[in-house]
Amino acid sequence: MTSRTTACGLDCYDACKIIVEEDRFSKIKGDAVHPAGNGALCTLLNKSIHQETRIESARIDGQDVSMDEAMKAVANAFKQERALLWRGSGNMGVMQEVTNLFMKKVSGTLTHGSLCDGAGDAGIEKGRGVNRTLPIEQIKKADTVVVWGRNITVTNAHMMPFIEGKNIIVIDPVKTAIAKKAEVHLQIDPRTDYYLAMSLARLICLEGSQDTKWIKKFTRGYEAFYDLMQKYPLEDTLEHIGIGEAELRLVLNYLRDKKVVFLVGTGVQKYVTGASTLHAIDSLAAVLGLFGKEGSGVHYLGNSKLGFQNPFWVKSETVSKATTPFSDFDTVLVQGGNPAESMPDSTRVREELNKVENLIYFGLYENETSKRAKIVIPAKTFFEKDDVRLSYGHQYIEKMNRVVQSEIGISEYDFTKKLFDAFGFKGLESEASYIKRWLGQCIEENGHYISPAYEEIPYSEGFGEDGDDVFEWITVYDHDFIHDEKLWLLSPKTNKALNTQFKRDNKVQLHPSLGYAEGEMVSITSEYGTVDLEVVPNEDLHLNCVVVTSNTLGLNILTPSIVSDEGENACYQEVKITVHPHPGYQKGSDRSL
Ligand SMILES: Nc1nc2c(c(=O)[nH]1)N[C@H]1C(S)=C(S)[C@@H](COP(=O)(O)OP(=O)(O)OC[C@H]3O[C@@H](n4cnc5c(=O)[nH]c(N)nc54)[C@H](O)[C@@H]3O)O[C@H]1N2
Ligand SMILES: Nc1nc2c(c(=O)[nH]1)N[C@H]1C(S)=C(S)[C@@H](COP(=O)(O)OP(=O)(O)OC[C@H]3O[C@@H](n4cnc5c(=O)[nH]c(N)nc54)[C@H](O)[C@@H]3O)O[C@H]1N2
Ligand code: SF4
Ligand SMILES: [Mo]
Repeated sequence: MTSRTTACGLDCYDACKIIVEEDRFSKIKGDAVHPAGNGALCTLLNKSIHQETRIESARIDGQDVSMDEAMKAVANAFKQERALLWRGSGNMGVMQEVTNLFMKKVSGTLTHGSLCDGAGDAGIEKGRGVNRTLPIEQIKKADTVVVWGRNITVTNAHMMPFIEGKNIIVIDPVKTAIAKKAEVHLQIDPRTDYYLAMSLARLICLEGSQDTKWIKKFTRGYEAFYDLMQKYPLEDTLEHIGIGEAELRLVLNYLRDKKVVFLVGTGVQKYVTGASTLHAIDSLAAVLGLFGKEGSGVHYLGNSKLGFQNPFWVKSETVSKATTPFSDFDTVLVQGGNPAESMPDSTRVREELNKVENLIYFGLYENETSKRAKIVIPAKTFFEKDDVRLSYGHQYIEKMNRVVQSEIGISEYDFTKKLFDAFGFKGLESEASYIKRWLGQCIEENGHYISPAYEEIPYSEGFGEDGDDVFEWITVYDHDFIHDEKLWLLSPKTNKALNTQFKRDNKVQLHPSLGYAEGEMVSITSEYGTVDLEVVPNEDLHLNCVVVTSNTLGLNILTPSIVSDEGENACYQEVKITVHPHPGYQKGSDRSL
């Protein structure tokens, strides 16, 4: 019996190590002794990924062709003047970026900014200079864990053993599974996290529980931060946030003189204000002196490439990923992504994609993007190629090995090599040498590869790239509360899908008080469009929001083409909606009874 290892390539905090026995998918399992895993994989890996129908043949204009023919057409398309590579996060292996090297040779355009964590990341960098991952071992040493806009039982299940037995505080407009187990659940209004962080910081300073010694030594601009806090009188602010002072004071008991970890997710920063929110949460942590100490800190999606010299980094023209003007280009290569559904404002995106002369889709599954493509190139799954898996949730790095042989598809490296050959370009090294260059930069310890940026306790010396700088407080905020009759549209993840991969859905979760029945069809309308969805009543929601999970067909017809104040991030939740009975739905008349 052979037993080989690889790592999960799906876009997820956990980056699980996988053991494959007998080269059969039915025999894959997690590695029970891996520091970040517990032997179990999630249902996406146990089931979904094996059931999904993949694209088996290359296509040109809807006709199946050989891979060679299709790659010739790709090479021809890149002879056009204006070419763009739009890469999604369908596979988190570092080899995805090898295609940058070809784009550089043809003076093509890449993207900057993010659909995901970019606003929060920018807010963290403003305070700390660099976004280092808090090691999971430190989380294990905390007394209190504040789960803040992260749905950990769904998106980060391998975190659960690390927070067992701790005081759990949850801050979320939805009573999530972890909120039901928490000591305190602050069910706040969406998009008020900034104010909550500032109010908590203010209370701590009012009662004199701030870490003055640490603040003096490691921070700059405290007076201006103090002035900003004073702008938010407690009573008014709490009314907007939608919680009472007693609840807030209860939370203080779990923060004061404790080792505290904030587990912050993407939920708090899918707004134009997202960077300020993370900066304010970091500032709250700084008031408590939580940086650079054992069992404390803020854990967000870390910068997984920090500390690496990236052999695929190229200097090139870029356009914003969240608002890409596709129709400015003659040739667009979409790799590992599904922008026609995952980007905000699908109507605009689809119209633009329809105008691209040579739209190339390089991926695994059919979707709204593949449907529009002139050339379709089937990819290899992460089981079928060699790669290196970094993680934004922990410091461990895994070599991904080819554990399945398949005739289908082409790897990103071979795709790039074919294009280098077709154009007669020089300078592409072997695949093995790139993988060695990535792994060669890692720390090797107890049989594990660890990120070169790893520090047992980050920021213990100080902040910035080299630890010789200080923490910068948040001192400016130019936004206000948004209150009206409309409902916030929240779009968290689900355990049945990985963004738009695997199970798709057509449901909207509504609070029962809105009066719609289970299974009823409703029209959800925003400033940007309307989508018809089936109702699932959910009394765990805050009264002023609805939930449509991010695997839902048509969801992004409702979302805006705007980017965050900082970090050029998509703002999926900077949108309010109204709900109407679907005109054609008969049973809906029941609700007036
Ligand atoms: N099974 C599964 N796992 C995944 C993914 C997947 O699609 N499926 N996707 C992966 C990816 S790409 C990412 S980026 C991560 C993201 O993983 P998370 O960081 O967990 O992000 P979300 O699933 O969007 O959940 C965010 C939580 O924030 C809450 N929330 C929404 N708005 C607000 C707000 O204004 N304030 C506060 N305090 N909370 C709010 C939501 O109710 C939800 O509980 O998950 C990864 N893991
Ligand atoms: N409304 C709303 N929209 C959102 C979000 C939200 O919270 N709300 N979340 C956003 C977030 S956090 C993210 S990260 C983005 C994700 O958005 P995208 O990056 O577009 O990811 P997916 O939609 O999952 O599409 C991934 C595609 O990659 C392809 N693929 C998988 N593996 C490979 C491979 O090895 N090679 C190649 N070439 N292709 C492969 C598959 O065919 C799949 O269709 O979505 C964003 N969209
Ligand atoms: S999707 Fe996440 S939890 Fe599931 S196996 Fe992959 S890395 Fe682990
Ligand atoms: Mo993401």
